[in-house]
Amino acid sequence: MTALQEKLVFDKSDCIADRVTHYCPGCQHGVAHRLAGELLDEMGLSQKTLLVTSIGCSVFLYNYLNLDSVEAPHGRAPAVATGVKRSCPDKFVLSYQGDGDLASIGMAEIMHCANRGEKVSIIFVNNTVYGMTGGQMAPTTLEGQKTTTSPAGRNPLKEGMPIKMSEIIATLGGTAYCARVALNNIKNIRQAKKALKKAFEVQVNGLGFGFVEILSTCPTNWRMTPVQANERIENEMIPYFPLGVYKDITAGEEV
Ligand SMILES: Cc1ncc(C[n+]2csc(CCOP(=O)(O)OP(=O)(O)O)c2C)c(N)n1
Ligand code: SF4
Repeated sequence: MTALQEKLVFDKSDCIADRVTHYCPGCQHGVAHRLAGELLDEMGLSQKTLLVTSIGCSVFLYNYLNLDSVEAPHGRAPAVATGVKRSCPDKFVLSYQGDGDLASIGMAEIMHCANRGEKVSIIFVNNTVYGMTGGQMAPTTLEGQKTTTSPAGRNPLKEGMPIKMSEIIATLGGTAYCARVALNNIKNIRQAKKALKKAFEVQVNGLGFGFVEILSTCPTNWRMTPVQANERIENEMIPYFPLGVYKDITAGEEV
């Protein structure tokens, strides 16, 4: 009798550390990490990547991706990424930020980094809430959404409307690529990987600033099950934050 032969059909890519993450069940930070790690390996970029991590639930990203990393203070990741890229122009520079980090404290940094056309790639995880610090209202919190600092729901008359970062970033002169994606189903996850690849390519090709906004779950602070959280992305987030490519200076060309 012949021995049973096992065929390996899936393995993690080298870039992803063999480590259990600290994320809550159903949190999609881990999915976003995996897409980024897989792409860096597939594109042959891992060995030349410098990762800039920010403050928030993803702060330990440097423990989950086997990459050289630098930690930036809250909101300052685009400024740190700028410094890293300018001093090491041959490196691939990737920054990863949440919505509280990027669209609140770091609003100035992201706007000027994009406007200057810094040749860096930014992953922006939008889960409509400050995750790590207990679910406070973020700039992206949806109208009527209850958070610990908006217990009656976000009121546009008091707090304004949720900020649409991709739409804003796309208007800035230095932006080469800008897209919004989601991780709520397989089709959208595949789309997310394609968008990340494009954003990485514009950096590799020296074309300018690349930005991908990822609509992502925070079941813990949304007080939802992982399944309900996925449904919320479909039913509440995507209608306000439409998916798509907001700017692509390579459109029509093969990169
Ligand atoms: C300069 C500074 N301000 C505030 C904080 C506190 N802080 C840490 S994480 C965080 C919220 C991060 O939320 P977000 O960027 O949305 O990321 P998430 O945790 O949702 O992934 C805040 C306010 C800090 N550490 N440093
Ligand atoms: S608090 Fe939210 S963003 Fe943070 S790990 Fe948990 S689910 Fe993820």
